[in-house]
Amino acid sequence: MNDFFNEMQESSYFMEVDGVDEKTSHSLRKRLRKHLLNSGVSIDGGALQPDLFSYVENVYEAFSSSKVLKELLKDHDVIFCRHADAHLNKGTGWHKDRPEDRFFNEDYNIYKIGIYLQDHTLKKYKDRALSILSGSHKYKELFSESCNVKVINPKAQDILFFDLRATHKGEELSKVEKVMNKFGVLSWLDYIYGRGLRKKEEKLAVFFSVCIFKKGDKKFKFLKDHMAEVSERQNKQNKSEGSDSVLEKNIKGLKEIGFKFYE
Ligand SMILES: O=C(O)CCC(=O)C(=O)O
Ligand SMILES: [Fe+2]
Repeated sequence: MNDFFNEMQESSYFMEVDGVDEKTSHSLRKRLRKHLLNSGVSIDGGALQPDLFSYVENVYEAFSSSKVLKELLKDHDVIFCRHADAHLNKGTGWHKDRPEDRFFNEDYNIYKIGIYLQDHTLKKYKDRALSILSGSHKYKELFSESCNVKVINPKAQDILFFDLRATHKGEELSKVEKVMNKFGVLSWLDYIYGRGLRKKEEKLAVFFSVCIFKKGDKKFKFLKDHMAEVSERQNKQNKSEGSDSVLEKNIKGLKEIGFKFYE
């Protein structure tokens, strides 16, 4: 797994080509599209389902044929951080998922695993997936001169792993859309046309967070805070109460493929 960790350290991300089988990716896209058009929350010009595993079954199947995960699971603990979400045509500008100063040290080890469920090498989807500042997980500042922008155009079968501290963006809203978003016009368009459907070519993506450590290494320094914060955020987004909304039935599959869980 040296390649994985070396590349992660060098570039802030790692892409596994063809990590998802075609049939699973295709059927997940269909199921998620249906779900997101009807449920979840309207946000930033699109639709979002926070706490995804509580709402859509068997999402983990998309990750069950990943060779990189299988290899990692051999000698690492891969701990599900109880965060998963899916989105459709949601705009995102440059940000770090975890910008807090205290995370910028070698014990962080929390990564996001994502798949974009369409072929971003096609013209209509080109440059609409993820842009990342290579190496930016080493710097607290959002922008650093030593980091270059890398535009990633995955296929629907590719799995993207990135460090949560890296500076990244999805498809940024235009200036006009940002103003419309601020004044609630985008949500209103969602209401008229359907969620996220102001864009003809639908961009769907699914993400979840994991903490990865060498087996036996108990330096899960930030894991608990991280899990508490993400479930609070997911619950807020769900507008539901309580802090433990992740349903065991939908994460059971992750356990079966070797993921670990910590309370
Ligand atoms: O695809 C996108 O819109 C960006 C996703 C993102 O920022 C994230 O999942 O942390
Ligand atoms: Fe992000």
